[in-house]
Amino acid sequence: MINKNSTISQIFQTPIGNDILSKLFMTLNMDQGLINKFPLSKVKLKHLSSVMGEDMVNTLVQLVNSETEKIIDTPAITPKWWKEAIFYQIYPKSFCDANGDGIGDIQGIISKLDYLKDLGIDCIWLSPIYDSPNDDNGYDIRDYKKIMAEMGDMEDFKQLLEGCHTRGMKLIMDLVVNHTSDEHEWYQRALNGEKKYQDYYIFRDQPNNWKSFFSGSAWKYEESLGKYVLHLFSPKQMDLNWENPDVRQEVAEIVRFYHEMGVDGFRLDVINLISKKAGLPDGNETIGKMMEFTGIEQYYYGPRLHEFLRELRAEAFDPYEAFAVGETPGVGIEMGRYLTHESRGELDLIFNFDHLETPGHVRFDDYQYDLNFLKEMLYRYHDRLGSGDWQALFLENHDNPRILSKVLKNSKYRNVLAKMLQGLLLTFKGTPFIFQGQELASLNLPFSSIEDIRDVESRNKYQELIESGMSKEKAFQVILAGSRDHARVMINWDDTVHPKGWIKDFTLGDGYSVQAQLEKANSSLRFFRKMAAFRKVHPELIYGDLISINRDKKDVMLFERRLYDKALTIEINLTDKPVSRSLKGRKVLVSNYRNRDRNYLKPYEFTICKG
Ligand code: TEU
Ligand code: CA
Repeated sequence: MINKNSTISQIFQTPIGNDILSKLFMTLNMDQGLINKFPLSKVKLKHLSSVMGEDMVNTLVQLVNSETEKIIDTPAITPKWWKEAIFYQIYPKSFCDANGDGIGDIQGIISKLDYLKDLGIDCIWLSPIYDSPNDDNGYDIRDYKKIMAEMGDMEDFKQLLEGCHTRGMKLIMDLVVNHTSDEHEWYQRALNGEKKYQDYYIFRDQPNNWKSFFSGSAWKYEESLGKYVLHLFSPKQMDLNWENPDVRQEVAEIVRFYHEMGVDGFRLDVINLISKKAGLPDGNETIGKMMEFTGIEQYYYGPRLHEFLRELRAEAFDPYEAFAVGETPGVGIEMGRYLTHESRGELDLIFNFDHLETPGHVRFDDYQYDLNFLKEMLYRYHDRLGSGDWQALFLENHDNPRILSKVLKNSKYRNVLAKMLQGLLLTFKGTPFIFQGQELASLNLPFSSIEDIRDVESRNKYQELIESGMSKEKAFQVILAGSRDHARVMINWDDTVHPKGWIKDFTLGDGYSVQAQLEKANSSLRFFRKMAAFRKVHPELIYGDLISINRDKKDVMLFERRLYDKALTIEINLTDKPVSRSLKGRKVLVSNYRNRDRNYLKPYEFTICKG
């Protein structure tokens, strides 16, 4: 156990201490090597009280000491379908609109199941399709057992599920149970004075200093009750009180309802936020400024999180052998092991987001992403995993701008970079999650003003920036850099324009539509299809060991995947400049370049060689 007399380096040696200090140093863009060097290594925690405050030191001690159990690893990797599968995330509102009302729908998805099968997809992750007022595009659920009218009905959904299964694909849904919509029956009954349902939420006489992820205070005053109510997200997304066993039973029942229907599992939205520290203590203002959201240390890895997850898994997942991947913003590598190691009986995988922004940057910063950082983060994560762990590999989702636009200085490398990143996700060790449009080399879009922006997070942030005195032009530039709407425009199946869509139409006719790419031999789409097929016949890319080579050589990633006598070597140029090739004269099996230089890797070249 650590205490206030423990030194920084002693804390860094603990699993949770390593996560917290790594995250802190990354946020401050400081070299983590300093932690184990004098004088920092000898600094005692109590000496930091003057800097971080007594409360933060106590929180740090409590968080680090919260994990005393040592994870005992398993002798070998346990084969699982979700370790072999390629996942594809569908954002239903923008995927395919079958009835021409400008909003994506379930029949539209059904019409594209053959496309997904041909792509090599094994499992679809469906972002929320439940009844919702769409304050946060379905992440504010009004009725968990009703399908959003704009998307269809339960019969459509069952047809979709059947369509996946008959094609040998699985389907997981999105479970949003950290909060419900304020229009949910439970919340409405709470407002009508029903005590039972008031205990489903987190009402207090006075707010604390917690900030919402979507700007402003995390508390809304409900006149009718004379109380404040917690909402970590929008004021229409009311946090559920997971301390209440009735709430936990309601959630388990919802999960069983869909598992009974044959759904193969769930992605669990911000599931690490469900356990808030007792008494809801104020957040440390210093940490709040650093981590952007005051109060986050009081709930991002809460005291009963493991207990709640074990209970939900036992009651609603294990009886169906269903799959669970948790979305866990802020959770580090070691915390992720405590949440997913197969000895723990909690989640199967988590999404760790630490690789999505380079040190010192947040999503709304307009900067060029250095892929050397991605290399470092992938290897660091991989090195910390045992045979009872597994890693989710992703670069995009519906909450982030397009990765190509973060990396590219010059769009002439759009196609080769898209293929390189696909190749990396499909050859590194772990389960690849592809977001809709990523197979198409999608870029960010040229939204022209805040009127084009639909995302509640972006609109609230814009308002907050203006109120802080920033000019409208500068505030819009900030929003343009990080808006989640870049990932939420309609997929271009062909060059048909969508004039009355829910979001601005960007049918660019630039040869990057699905139809155009199906016809073009060297398209990003056709490369993805080839790579996915290649992965399926090379088990060394799934269960094989990953051995990094010349790891310290900058701008290049070189690793081997080996399973018994099968071996492949992958060589990647992480930059738009030629770099010397290590693997010369080896038989090339796959590459994103048809013509290669014998001595140099071309910009963003990705090559798989035999052995
Ligand atoms: O996202 C939570 C989350 O991590 C991001 O929203 C991020 O915290 C936010 O953009 C601030 O940086 C999940 C869903 O993926 C997201 O679409 C929802 O808006 C959110 O939860 C609330 O349900
Ligand atoms: Ca529609």
